[in-house]
Amino acid sequence: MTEITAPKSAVTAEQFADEIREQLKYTQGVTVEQAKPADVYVAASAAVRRHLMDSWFKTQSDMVNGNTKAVGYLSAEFLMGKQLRNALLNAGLTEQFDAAVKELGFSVQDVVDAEHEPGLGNGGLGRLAACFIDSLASLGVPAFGYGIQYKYGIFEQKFDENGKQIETPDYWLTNEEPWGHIDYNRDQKVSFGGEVVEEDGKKVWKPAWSVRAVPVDYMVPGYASGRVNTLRLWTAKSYDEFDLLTFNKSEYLDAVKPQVEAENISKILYPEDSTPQGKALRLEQQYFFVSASIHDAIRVFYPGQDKPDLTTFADKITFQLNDTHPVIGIPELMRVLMDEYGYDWDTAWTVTNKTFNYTCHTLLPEALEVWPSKLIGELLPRHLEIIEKIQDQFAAELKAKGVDEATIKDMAIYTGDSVRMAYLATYGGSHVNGVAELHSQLLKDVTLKNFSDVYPDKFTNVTNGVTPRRFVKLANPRLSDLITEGLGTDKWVSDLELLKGLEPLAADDEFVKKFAAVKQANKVDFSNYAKREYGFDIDPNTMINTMVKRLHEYKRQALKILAVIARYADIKSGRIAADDVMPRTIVFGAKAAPGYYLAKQTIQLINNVARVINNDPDVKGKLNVYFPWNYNVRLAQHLIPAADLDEQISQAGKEASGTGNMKFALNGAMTVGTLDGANVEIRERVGAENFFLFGMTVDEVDALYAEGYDPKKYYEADPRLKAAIDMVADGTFSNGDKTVYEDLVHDWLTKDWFMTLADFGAYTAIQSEIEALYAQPLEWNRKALINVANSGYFSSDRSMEDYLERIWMTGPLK
Ligand code: CRA
Repeated sequence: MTEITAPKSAVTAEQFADEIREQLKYTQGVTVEQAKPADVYVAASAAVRRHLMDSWFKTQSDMVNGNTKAVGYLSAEFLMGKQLRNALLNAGLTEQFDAAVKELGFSVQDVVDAEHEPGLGNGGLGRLAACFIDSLASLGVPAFGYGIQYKYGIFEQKFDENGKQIETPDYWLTNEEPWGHIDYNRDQKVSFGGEVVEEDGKKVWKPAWSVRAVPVDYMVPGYASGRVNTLRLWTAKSYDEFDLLTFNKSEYLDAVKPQVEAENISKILYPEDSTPQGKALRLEQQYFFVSASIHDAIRVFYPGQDKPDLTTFADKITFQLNDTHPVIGIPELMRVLMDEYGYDWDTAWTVTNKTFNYTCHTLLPEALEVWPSKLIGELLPRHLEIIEKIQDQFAAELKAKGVDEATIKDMAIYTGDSVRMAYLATYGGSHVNGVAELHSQLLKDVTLKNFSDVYPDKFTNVTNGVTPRRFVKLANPRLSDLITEGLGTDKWVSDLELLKGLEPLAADDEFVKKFAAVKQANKVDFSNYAKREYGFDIDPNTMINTMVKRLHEYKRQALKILAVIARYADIKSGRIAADDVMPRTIVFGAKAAPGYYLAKQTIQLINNVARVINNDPDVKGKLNVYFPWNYNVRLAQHLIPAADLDEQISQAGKEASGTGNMKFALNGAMTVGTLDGANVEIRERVGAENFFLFGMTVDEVDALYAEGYDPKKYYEADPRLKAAIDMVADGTFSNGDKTVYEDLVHDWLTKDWFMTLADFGAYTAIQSEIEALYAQPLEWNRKALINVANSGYFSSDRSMEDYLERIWMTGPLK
């Protein structure tokens, strides 16, 4: 007997169809006959939302009336993915929806496809935030996600006829968006600029301008918890919509200027990943959502109180700073407590310090935000004063602890010229965590070493995780059914460590064959999807080898593409007979930051390698390269279940954690990877014999930097590497034009900061091991299944439990 615990609503398909009809008629004003799939999508979404409403109310009132501290996850990004399927799952309405839509005469796929995914994040950091709020709701922990409802999310990527990346705006709100509820009655005022004056011995900030922050609320339904939390995304509006006087003088554009300026704040997500852009607008965005959120929390937790006792604030809510983007919240809470509520400095500091915690997501020094003091002074003069005072207090504290002058200077939060947000966060909050064991260790040993020496107890680790609801249950229904069959229960969806129970089944050839059949069926599905969406002809009988992530030098897409070129050259030159080649289809997915030149060159190169190889009859069926454009959560959900082999090949010591690595392992792909980020822990858990490890370690990388790294040496020493780079240089992939990849090649041969060339030998060497195993399908699948069985640890439910226990000190609602 299989135990089924998934939520299931008592509503019948017929009833649900009636609810959809009613929405169509009374809210949207269209008949079923007139309706398009997009109308049905909106109606069905509204109908599911209604089913979640009571749980949402109850969760909010229990949160405010209860004695369980809430979590406020402050994040500039929430990369949610599509909502409908996830909401249906949690409301227990999946089957009813499928049947109702058919009954209404529509195709389920058309209706689901009508949803445009909100791309309110760049990559891992934003998707992590989305996984975390899903897990908090599923664990029944009261929580708010606080962020910005950008009008334009991450750009839509296209490729031009030369294979270059083109960025077009992603206006995701063109059609009706049924999930976000805009609440004009719970707005907040956020002010900027002006000056600080003294009145009656008190500092008073006289801002120059203000914007209206209006919340847009999204339900965050938990799985099988009966809880629905809130994602509150702020949108910026102007207080002076329109200047009639100016308008009457026919200066139409000037008349709407204040409106345009205010709305600019939530206009666009910065298309950056790991590199900050020193733009005033970005700081305005950060302050905008953080200030609104802090005031919102006071409103929520001290309802109707003019003189709330904010000394208890940290018992009501704990704010997690998702990287440095929301760190301006520290001086903001200080200001609110002192200037708006009259607390003294020390009381304000105690509360602030207890309220905030900081997660660092990077090891790249350029990704730790540093703001020019001048800019902060212009936009937020009072905050700059507070930061200066924090610095004085900090320096005195360090001195009292016996830290020497030079180190105190090194550790400065405020240097006079600039403000280092990571340092402010580390000092201003209670805890600091990295996102994987190795990363947290490197934070302590290198990036924040001085801080960890002085405040060792602040530092901890929480390894990232991913939600099994979206990335297994929804994305991979076949594997989900097989897991449930194997375990005899579907409880693993909310308790992923149960996957361990699959391990004995890896010895059962029949089960392994079923597992292999699931993968094969998923590959066929993906091939059909790729045909439909991109026009690609992917052969599902080849190994599907994926590399999907932001395009960054440290992630080393260049290593992969050079190895592909080398393999191509092997076949072309006859070094390997085509018949001896194990057929592979390589699938890339990656967006490059618009201003990141080498990353964009790499995209162009991949596209052109794909063009040449896919059109060469000599390698036909043996080697294929595809680069579906605009990689996003939707594409991830289709691709990940179909992958045989996934690449996690960053230079050791650069990828803080990675979360794609977890999704692929959970879906039964094998990984080829370096000892970096969470790869280390994945390999530990799944077993070294079930992971293709290669490449330099962090220590070896450091030693090579120290000794003086010369990429040219590796180029000269390895004829296959040399041949591959020469092909890029000689125009093989640019119709004979030698100038196209000049800069990329020059960088490889003279700089190669992330040591692609040094790891090339090890990377290509491990390919024969990979292919030998793949030639034995039963053994390959056995290992892939062992990966699944041991990846339960990488559930974001577990990450949340770690945060709750080590940092937040709270738990589920009672
Ligand atoms: N780019 C890291 O690089 C990590 C995610 C989530 C990143 C990834 O290794 O998995 O965060 N860092 O923790 C980041 O955005 C600002 O730093 C990422 O997504």
